Amino acid sequence: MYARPILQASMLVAFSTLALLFAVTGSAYSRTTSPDFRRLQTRSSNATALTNACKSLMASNSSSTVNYFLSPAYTENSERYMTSTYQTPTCVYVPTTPQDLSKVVKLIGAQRLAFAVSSGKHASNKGFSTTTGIQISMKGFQNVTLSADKSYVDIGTGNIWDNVYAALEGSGVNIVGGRVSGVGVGGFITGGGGYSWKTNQYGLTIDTIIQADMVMPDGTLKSVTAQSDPDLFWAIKGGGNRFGIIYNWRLLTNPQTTQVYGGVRTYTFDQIDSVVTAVNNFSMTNKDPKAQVLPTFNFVLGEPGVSLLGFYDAPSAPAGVLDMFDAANGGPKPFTDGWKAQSFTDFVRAAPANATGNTRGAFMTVSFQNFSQSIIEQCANQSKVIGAQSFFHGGTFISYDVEPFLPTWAEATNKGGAWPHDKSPLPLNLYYAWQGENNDAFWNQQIRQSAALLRAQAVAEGQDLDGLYLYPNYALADVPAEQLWGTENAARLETLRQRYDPQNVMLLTTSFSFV
Ligand SMILES: Cc1cc2nc3c(=O)[nH]c(=O)nc-3n(C[C@H](O)[C@H](O)[C@H](O)COP(=O)(O)OP(=O)(O)OC[C@H]3O[C@@H](n4cnc5c(N)ncnc54)[C@H](O)[C@@H]3O)c2cc1C
Ligand SMILES: *[C@@H]1O[C@H](CO)[C@@H](O)[C@H](O)[C@H]1NC(C)=O
Ligand SMILES: *[C@@H]1O[C@H](CO)[C@@H](O)[C@H](O)[C@H]1NC(C)=O
Ligand SMILES: *[C@@H]1O[C@H](CO)[C@@H](O)[C@H](O)[C@H]1NC(C)=O
Ligand SMILES: *[C@@H]1O[C@H](CO)[C@@H](O)[C@H](O)[C@H]1NC(C)=O
Ligand SMILES: *[C@@H]1O[C@H](CO)[C@@H](O)[C@H](O)[C@H]1NC(C)=O
Ligand SMILES: *[C@@H]1O[C@H](CO)[C@@H](O)[C@H](O)[C@H]1NC(C)=O
Ligand SMILES: CC(=O)N[C@H]1CO[C@H](CO)[C@@H](O)[C@@H]1O
Repeated sequence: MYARPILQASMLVAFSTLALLFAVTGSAYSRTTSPDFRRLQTRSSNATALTNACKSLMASNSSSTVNYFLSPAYTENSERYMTSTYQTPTCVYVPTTPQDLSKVVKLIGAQRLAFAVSSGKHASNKGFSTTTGIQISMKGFQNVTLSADKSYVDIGTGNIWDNVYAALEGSGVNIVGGRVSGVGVGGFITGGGGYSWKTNQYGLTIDTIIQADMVMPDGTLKSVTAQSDPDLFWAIKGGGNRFGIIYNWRLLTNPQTTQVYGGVRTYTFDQIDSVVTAVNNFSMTNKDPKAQVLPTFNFVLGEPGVSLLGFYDAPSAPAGVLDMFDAANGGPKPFTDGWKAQSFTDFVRAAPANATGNTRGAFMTVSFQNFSQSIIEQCANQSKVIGAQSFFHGGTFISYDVEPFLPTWAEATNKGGAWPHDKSPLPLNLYYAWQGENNDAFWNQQIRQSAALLRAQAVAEGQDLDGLYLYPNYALADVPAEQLWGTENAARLETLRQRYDPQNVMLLTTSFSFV
């Protein structure tokens, strides 16, 4: 739809503004070697040991499988949304029972083998769900089982959210899950908490968890609840993949109408200012928790534009709520308009999320108090100015996802957990995509600088960002723990990690460091 791959004169003008942007340093996020990466060097990447371990996982009496290079299951489970995270595993193990999952965890621990766990494979950091060692794919855990009274659902962590919505379609209930197609249940919850179309009403996904069934780092099976293991329950709510491997999440349901209202609208560059104004209007005036928009200011195929996901949690939005986006009412004029009443599953699958994957990429983030007009403008500006460099650095998609939840969404919904969200952080997701490994350093540097610039601007405008932590699922790998969880929670996470994993088995895979 943005089919005009021509470098425009207006973009060249943007280059001159670039020097100004570089003047803003504020590289609060830079740290070249984090402690976890040093500790990780003790894991074995001995090819013979890994190959032998893979062979030993084969069991004739089990439906769990060991898959090697070029087999379809190996290929499918090695592919990644962001190809820059790709690594070549020695084998891909797909356990189908908790016992087999336990078996592989014990083996890895005993032999100190490099490994990774994957669910939906959407992690943005290399090594978080990829390895040259043993790749454990959770694809064998795809249950979606609604309780008889419909109050909760058991969800296997090998599912993508699409499957969960499809399974619940027509049941009259739904859960707080991912917003677009393809995202995995496993990492979405484990890696931060889960921003959803339902967040204004029910919080993050971690606010709806009532139980986790998991394999502990020593291989024992455990069902964890707030009553059974309060510390562990707290830690797995947004504390990352350091406490074991979860194979089932039990989530509380919420009522769901048969159809919801929303979809995707796209806008060409001439409408950007008008979209900014409408988004700001929504961000400052919306009081209805059922309404949500997710504008993405992007630069693709040589041109800036916007794609706007809109949502109302009923078949139609009441008058007034989304009027600022109504072209007939003076709002921005869409190039394509897919807003309509449709099933929740169709709505989620309508977002063109897959179209921007399958290339190298990076995420970075800022957590705001509010999306003010000037911050939204700056996001649009940054997508243009930085996007204008795409031509020279293999850039394919330079984007800024503005997420204007209600500014106090967490007040009634926050149920605690390792990722602090009591102050209602409103995340911005910077997503850059490009081609060519030789361009990695360039774009990683740009995304860091752009996040720092936006953060500095918000602080300069008087936003109080203390206590608003960065959403781990959107953060670069070397963001320090105190910026992800706060000093106090990071220290508690490290203490609990040592208690629940004294042999450091989960340090044989890569993730953020708590120290
Ligand atoms: C297109 C796109 C859309 C997104 N939309 C949203 C959104 O709407 N809201 C939001 O909050 N985030 C969103 N995200 C961010 C998303 O939450 C993260 O990318 C998340 O890590 C994806 O989980 P996954 O299972 O697909 O990833 P994976 O790469 O499979 O795993 C990610 C991490 O989780 C760990 N992990 C996975 N499964 C388990 C398990 N069973 N037990 C323990 N650890 C496990 C892995 O070790 C890894 O560290 C989006 C990302 C993309 C690329
Ligand atoms: C690699 O592992 C094999 C099998 O466990 C072992 O015999 C060999 O000594 C190891 N090599 C190194 C360099 O550690
Ligand atoms: C499968 O084999 C393993 C190892 O021999 C054994 O421990 C397990 O009980 C067997 N499982 C079944 C279902 O027979
Ligand atoms: C999946 O569901 C089936 C049927 O309800 C059940 O027997 C099985 O234990 C479940 N598996 C897991 C891993 O929860
Ligand atoms: C997006 O890709 C995933 C595989 O990663 C697939 O399961 C899903 O169906 C795709 N979504 C759409 C809308 O095509
Ligand atoms: C927000 O949009 C509504 C609906 O279009 C409009 O009536 C109102 O004046 C706008 N408010 C601001 C502050 O622009
Ligand atoms: C965005 O860019 C335009 C044009 O260069 C400029 O007028 C405006 O001040 C910029 N806005 C912000 C928030 O920097
Ligand atoms: C205009 C507006 O929405 N302001 C909000 C900005 O964020 C703070 C902190 O969450 C709120 O108190 C304001 O109401």
